[in-house]
Amino acid sequence: RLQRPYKKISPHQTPTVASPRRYLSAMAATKEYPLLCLENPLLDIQAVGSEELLKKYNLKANDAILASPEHVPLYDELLNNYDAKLIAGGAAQNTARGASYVLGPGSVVYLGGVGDDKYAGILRNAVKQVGLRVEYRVDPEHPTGRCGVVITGHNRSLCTDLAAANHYDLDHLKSPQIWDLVKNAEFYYVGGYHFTVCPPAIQALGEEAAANNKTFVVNVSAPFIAEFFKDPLDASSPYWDYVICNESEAAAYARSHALPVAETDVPGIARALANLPKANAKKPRIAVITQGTLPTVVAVQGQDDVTQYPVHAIDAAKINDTNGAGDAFAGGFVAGLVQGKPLETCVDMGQWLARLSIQELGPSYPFPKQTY
Ligand code: 26A
Repeated sequence: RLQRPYKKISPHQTPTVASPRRYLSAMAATKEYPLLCLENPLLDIQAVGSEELLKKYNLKANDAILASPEHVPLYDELLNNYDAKLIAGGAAQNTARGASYVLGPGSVVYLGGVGDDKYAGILRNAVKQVGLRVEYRVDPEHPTGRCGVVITGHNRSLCTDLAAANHYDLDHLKSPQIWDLVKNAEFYYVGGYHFTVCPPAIQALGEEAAANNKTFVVNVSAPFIAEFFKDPLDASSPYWDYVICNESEAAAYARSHALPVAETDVPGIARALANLPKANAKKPRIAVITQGTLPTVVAVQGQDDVTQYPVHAIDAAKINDTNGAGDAFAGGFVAGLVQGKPLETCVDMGQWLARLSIQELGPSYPFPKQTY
C-alpha cells in the first residue's frame, strides 16, 4: 500500500510548550474568538439500529447522505422504536465544540442556520457547556435540521434533513455584526457539508484568509461531497491552508478527480491534495488524512516525504460509538493550530480528542473536563 519510504515518528511525543490552559490565558488576554467555524447545525437523533432498519431505509452501515422523501419516517421510527437520544450534532459544530473544549470560553465562534424551535434550544444549551459562542441565522419558516444516526457495531449511518441549515446565506455572513467576527478571527474552519448549502460564504472566508495571510481549514466531511459537490469544492481549494479528510473521502476525491494514484494510496492522495494550486503562496498547504485506527497521514506542499502518525489505540471495550470521531479529531487539531503548536502536536491533539469522544455517546466530550 505504501509506495515510497515514509518518515516514522515516535508514537507519542510529549508537548514541550506550555499547557493549553496556560497558553489560553495568554491568548484570551490578547484576542477573543481567534477561530470561526461554519457549517450546518443539526440535532442528532441517534440510536443503536439493526441490519433490518438499514435495509428498510436503503442505508449503508457506514455512510453520510442527504435525506430523500423515503427517509422522512426514519426520525420518528428512531425515536419511537429504537429509544433514540437527542444529541447536539452537525459535523463542524461538533468540531467547534471540541476546539472550544480545548481552548476554553471566548475562543471559538460558530455560524450556521437553525429554526426557531426547541431543537435549536437543545443546541444552544449543549454549546454553552464548552463555552462555544454560536451566531445562528434563525429561519422563521423552517425547523432545525436533524440527522438520523443509526449505529450498528462500530459503524454509523448518517441521514440528514438539513431544513433551516439549508437556508444559511451570504447575507448573514456579511451582516455587520457577523462580518466583524470574521474580520477579527485568524483561523477559519469550514465543514465540507456546507458545500451543499452556501458555497459563496465559503469563498468569502477563503478570500478573506488568503488576502490577510490567515489560516483557512476545510474538512471534506463525506465521500459524496468529493463526488457530487466537486465544483464548489474545487473552487475553494486554492484557499485551503489545511485540508482534512478520512480515507474513504480521500478515495472518493481520487476517483472523482481522476488522480494518477490508486484510490488506496493514501500517502499519494495526501501529496496530491497538498500540491494543488494555492492562492496564498506565503505558506505551504498541509493535507491530513485520518484512517480510523491506522496512522494519520500528513503531506506538506513541496515536500516529497509524507509523514505517518500512529494512533494510540484504546481498548475496544471502552468505545461507546465512533459517531463524531473525525469531527473531534479536527477539533483537537485546529485547537493546536490556534495555540501555535507544531504540526505533530496538532495531530496528537486531534487523536487525543477523538479518543475522548469515542468513549462518549455521540459526538460529545467528557466532563469533568480533561486537559491535553
Ligand atoms: C449536509 N449533511 C449531510 C450534513 C451532515 C452532518 N453535518 C452537517 N451536514 N450529515 C451528518 N452530519 C453530522 O456528522 C456528525 C458526525 O460526524 C451529524 O450531525 C453528526 O453529528
